[in-house]
Parts: sequence; structure tokens; C-alpha cells
Amino acid sequence: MTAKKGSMASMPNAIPRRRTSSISQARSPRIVRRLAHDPTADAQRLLDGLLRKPAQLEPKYFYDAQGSALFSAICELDEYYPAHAEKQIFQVYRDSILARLPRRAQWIDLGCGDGKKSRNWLPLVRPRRFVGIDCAEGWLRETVVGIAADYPGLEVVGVTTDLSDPPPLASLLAERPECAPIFFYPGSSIGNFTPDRARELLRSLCHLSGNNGVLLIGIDLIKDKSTLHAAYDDALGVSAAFNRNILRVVNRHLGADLNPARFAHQAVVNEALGRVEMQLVATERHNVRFTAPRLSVRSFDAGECITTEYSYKYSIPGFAALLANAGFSRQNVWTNSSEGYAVFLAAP
Ligand code: AVJ
Repeated sequence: MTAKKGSMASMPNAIPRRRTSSISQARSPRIVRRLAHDPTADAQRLLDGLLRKPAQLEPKYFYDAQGSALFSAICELDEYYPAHAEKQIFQVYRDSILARLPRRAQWIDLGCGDGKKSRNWLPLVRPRRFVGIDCAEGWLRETVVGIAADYPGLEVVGVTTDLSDPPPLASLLAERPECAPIFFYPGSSIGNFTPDRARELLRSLCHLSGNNGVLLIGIDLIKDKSTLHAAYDDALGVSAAFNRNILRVVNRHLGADLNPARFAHQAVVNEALGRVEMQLVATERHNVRFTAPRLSVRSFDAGECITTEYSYKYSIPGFAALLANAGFSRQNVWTNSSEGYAVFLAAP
């Protein structure tokens, strides 16, 4: 009893208090909406993908509040090795990565999500500006508000866009010409793009890097089928819930009646194309009604698939070549060989 009391008394500052000065210094973040954002064109494109045979969805629709929470849960799964492998690389090689990053930079997080990964770097890198980019607007707002509150003096900007078109970042970055950009693209998210589209995105990042900018990017490596399959079809069914949740998101966008109970989750390892394919398979023949942007009906046969995501995997020389092709001539790579994951630092 006495000991417990004593230890309590010896930690009067156990509950951190925010100093008043921090609050007054914290600027509220600026949120920039995607340029040329056209909701009707987006809905049209979304519907077209679903009416097409085979049906296809863009993975950006995974990330409503529920989907974002499920993705965070995926990253805690034993089977989802990319999250653990990347974390380990960032921990083990932190200092050598840090030594190669520009100072007084602008840190651009391409798909910041909950912002946790950037938060590990911000106190070490101490950039002048944080630019958080994400397709999930609600999630982005929460993340950038949190970062602005916790890093007084840091300029914080949020940009809602998906990266399917070269991101409209040139004018934003040019506002701070003295701050070299550090593009932070972790999680192997670039795997959502086909290699051709990935090269295009890398090329535009290379242009935006200027003389002193760098790209810090995480890449999942090609590995055995069973490890890949388990990562995308885990025993708890979190990946399945994440995949099926996209149907609820689509229902809201298109006033549709897609029923998650009528679709089964399936992860297909396509070794020939070096990718995992996330699919939803109709378990019975049924019709789906869409009321926006125009009335339409689509029938699904039993066994018919909706592809919701590709997750491309690379070899180290394969990704190095893609980077070189995109104009990044200086490269460093750190790997976690047991879990088959790599982190590249690339500069023009
Ligand atoms: C966020 C695109 C990197 O492809 O591994 C996880 C998304 N999908 N489980 C991936 C995802 C199913 C993830 N990325």
C-alpha cells in the first residue's frame, strides 16, 4: 500500500498537460479539396465499372469510416506481414534513413490514413510543413487536425485526392520553394496500380522532387503463395469484412441495393501477373438495382466476380528498374528478408 502511494506521489506529472502556449501556437490545418473534383463523373465511372463484365471497383471506395477502421485492424493482424515488416525496417534502419533525408523539408504523406506512420518520423525529421494526402476525406480531416494540435509551429495542409491521376501538387509545393519535398509513400500502397500506372505516378513524383527532394517508399516483395493468400484472407475474417464493406459504400454513392450477404470474399494470388486480386463472388444469381446517377439494373450470376483491388508485388531489381525508368537515378534500399519487404529511398 505504502509503496503504491509513494510511486503515485512521485509521478505528479503522469498526466501530460498541454501548455497554453502550445495551444495558441497551433494553427488550424488548411484542407484543400481535390482539383477538378466532379461527383457526377465519379458516380458515372463507379456505375460503369459495376455494369461492365467483369465488374470492377476502384479500391479508393474501401475507405469510408468503417473501411478505414477495418484497414487499421488488418494492419494489426498476424497474417498481414507487410505492416509488421515495414515497421521493423523503419525501426532498425531509422538512423541511416534519417541521415539521407533533407532538413527543413516539406513532408508529403501520400495516403496518410490515420497518420500514425508519419507521426513516427515527424519529431526526428522535423519538417517545416506536413502535407497529408488521402482519398478518405473524413479520415484526412481528423488526422491533420490531430497533427496540427500535436506539432505547434508545423504548417499542416490536408489534400483530398486519390492518386489515380498525377496529383495536383505542383503549385502547393511551389508555395514553399525553400523546403525540399520528402514524399512518404509507405505500406506498399503503390501496389494498387498496374506497373504502367505506377511508373506514371513515380515519374510525376520525380518531377516534383526537384533537385533536393526524395521519395521514401515501401514495397511488398513477391513471395510464396500461401503467405500472400493468408495476408489477404485472414483467419478472423477482417480482410473479408473490409472487402465486403465496399458494397455498403457503393450503395450510398449509387443508391443501390448490393447485399454484402450475397457476396463472398475471395483473394486470388495471380502469380503470372505478380499480384493479389481481391474479389467479391456472388453466391447466388440475383439482380442489383442502382438509382443514381441513373436508374439501372445488373444481374449477377452465381460465381460472378467483382474485382475490388489489385495488390502488385515486386522483386527488388524489378522495382529498382521501375524507379530508374521513372527518372530516379539515386537509390538506396533496406530490406526485411524474412518477411519479404523492402523500403526504397530514391532521388532524381
Ligand atoms: C493499402 C493497398 C497497401 O494492398 O495490401 C489490405 C490494402 N487490401 N488488405 C494492400 C489491403 C487488403 C493494402 N494497401
